Amino acid sequence: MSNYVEMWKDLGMDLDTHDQLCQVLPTAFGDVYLSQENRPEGMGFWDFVVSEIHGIRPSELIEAQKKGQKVFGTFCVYVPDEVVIAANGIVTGLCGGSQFWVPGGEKVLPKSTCPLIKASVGARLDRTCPFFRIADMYVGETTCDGKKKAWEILGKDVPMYIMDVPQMKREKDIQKWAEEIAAFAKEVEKFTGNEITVEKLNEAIRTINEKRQAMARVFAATKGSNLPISGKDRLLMTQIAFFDDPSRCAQMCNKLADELEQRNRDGVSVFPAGTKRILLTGTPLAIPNWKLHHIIETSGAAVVCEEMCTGTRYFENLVDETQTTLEGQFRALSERYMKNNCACFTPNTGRIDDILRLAKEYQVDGVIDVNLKFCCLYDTEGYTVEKALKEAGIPVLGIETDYTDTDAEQLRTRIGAFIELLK
Ligand code: BJ8
Repeated sequence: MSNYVEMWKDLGMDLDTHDQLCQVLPTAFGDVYLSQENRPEGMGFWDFVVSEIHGIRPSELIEAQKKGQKVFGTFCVYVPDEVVIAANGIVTGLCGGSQFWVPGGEKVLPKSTCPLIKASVGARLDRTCPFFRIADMYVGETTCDGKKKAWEILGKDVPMYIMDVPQMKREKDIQKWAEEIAAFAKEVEKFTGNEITVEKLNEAIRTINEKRQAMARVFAATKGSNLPISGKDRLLMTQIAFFDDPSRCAQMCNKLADELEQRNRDGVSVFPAGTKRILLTGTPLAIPNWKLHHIIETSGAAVVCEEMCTGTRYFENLVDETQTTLEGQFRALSERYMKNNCACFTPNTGRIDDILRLAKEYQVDGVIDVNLKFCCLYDTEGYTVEKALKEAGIPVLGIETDYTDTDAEQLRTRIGAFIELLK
């Protein structure tokens, strides 16, 4: 990584501890990513971003702040980026995906909290991630109990706004979410000092729709029998999409999609013909959580799709661009975001429908249902997911894991046996 020490000092970071993270990340990335053969050239952009992960985008955000822009840190795909962008704000994802931050979270949270929450809290309180230092305001949501309590702790350290996500999907819930988005817009206007107009919100809706469409093109490239990109690479693209400028993200994803579509025409695959195709479903895989993809793809199978928030839930469904009033736009945003199928909803049958649809669209041989340890929501929903898949005749393996490597060998054995079974 280039020299960003002065910037990290100015951000009040704990440089000694942060150094330890900077030392392990390149090795982990080299082992998981650079060991792959015949990667698409377009991945060069994302490799570069990772090589400068705590430098290049943070310095862009700081420059933008100097020009008066505000940065909003988010933790969930229900928070509408469009509203922030319409007020000339910037959104950055803040979900922690590394075991490195977990002990910091465990200082204030029960050990039996999911690693994503512990890592997110630890990254802030231990001052070892620039993104957590830069964000002017955090936006939390009332999705799961662990997050709700974590916001109370983080809210003592940083300005925090909480969106109240409904727990059902009735008409009145969709309307409630539209009102919640309108209230968020008011808060964003106050915090940024910029008015959200119909024109600005329409422009932001178009920007994020373009990003969604570009990501969808990359995913669509693995629907056919040829596999021009690994699941690992596609996951990296998705993980970084949460941090990057949305227009640049769309541009780079479209460029990658062009290359992948050409590879499909030329029959260039990164896996041998007949490689077993896996759909992953479950809890999100925040950067740098590459553990499962690495195990699956070094055990003779390919991850062809993720029904996850770090997957299809992030980009499927566009926001209606035809609304001409703010009220109509908030309602359109609500309708799109409420199509996300998080296990915090009851019932959550839309997720089962999505899994079955995606299994067909991506021609999968089997599904792995992943649960982050201590995520009671997805763990419980695993019963329904696995039952539906078995009834549809699709092999399924349920696993639970965390951010440590202690279960890697055990997972490798179980996943290896599952892939053998598919053969
Ligand atoms: S929409 S999945 S991003 S809440 S894994 S923190 S649910 S205990 S991350 Fe999520 Fe939004 Fe839902 Fe997606 Fe809680 Fe479960 Fe942890 Fe989770």
